[in-house]
Amino acid sequence: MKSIFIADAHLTGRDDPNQVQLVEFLESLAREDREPESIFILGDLFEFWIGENLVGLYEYGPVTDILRQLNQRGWRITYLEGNHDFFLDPFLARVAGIRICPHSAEAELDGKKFFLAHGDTVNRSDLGYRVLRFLLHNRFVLLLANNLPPGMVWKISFHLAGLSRRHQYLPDQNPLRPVFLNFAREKIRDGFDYVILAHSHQAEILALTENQKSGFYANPGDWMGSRSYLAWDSGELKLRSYKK
Ligand SMILES: [Mn+2]
Repeated sequence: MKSIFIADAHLTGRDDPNQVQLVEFLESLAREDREPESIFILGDLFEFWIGENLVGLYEYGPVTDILRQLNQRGWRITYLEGNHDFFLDPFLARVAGIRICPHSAEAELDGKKFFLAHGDTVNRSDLGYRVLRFLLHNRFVLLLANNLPPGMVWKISFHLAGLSRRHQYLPDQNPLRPVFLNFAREKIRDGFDYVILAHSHQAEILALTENQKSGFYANPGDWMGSRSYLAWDSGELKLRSYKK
């Protein structure tokens, strides 16, 4: 069983070179004469997408088209919502032929148990963020997003998304990392073999041992900067980077 894990492309639209490269990468998967696999998208593939946005459908058309083609060829695509893209079910699910998981997902690959999430809700002590998330993830916002003119929603949201742009940290100074590692240890204690989170934009695979049980914390990093992703093949997880 082969699988690909990818996240944080933060695509801004049709002309974004990140989208062009992502489509090339996905097309290369479709072209290769390989058996259908799974793709797990761990959120923030889009700089903004909430609900049923027709501008988004146009701007992100190239990537939703290739996802739908892969799905039609038997690939299974699972989307874990991020903090820039949510309320994606049922619109994006239908358009791109993908399964949407608003919070987290569990998967079993070659007998190994995987826990997957974008990671933005892992830091329980960040009260400010939890309040912001509560304010954004409600039905009233969805109602506005689906009923205001799509161009207006698009402009306002890009402004807001720009405000929440992530800081760039040196690899050993990212404040999310210790929080993610603690969370991964908890999940390994609960019986998971692999805990895959994104959101920090910091790619890595790290072996952890917890109560004599070993497992891995892994993060695909960001497509936006490094074109990195994780690949599961023959029972092994590897960090890769797409080069044309
Ligand atoms: Mn994020």
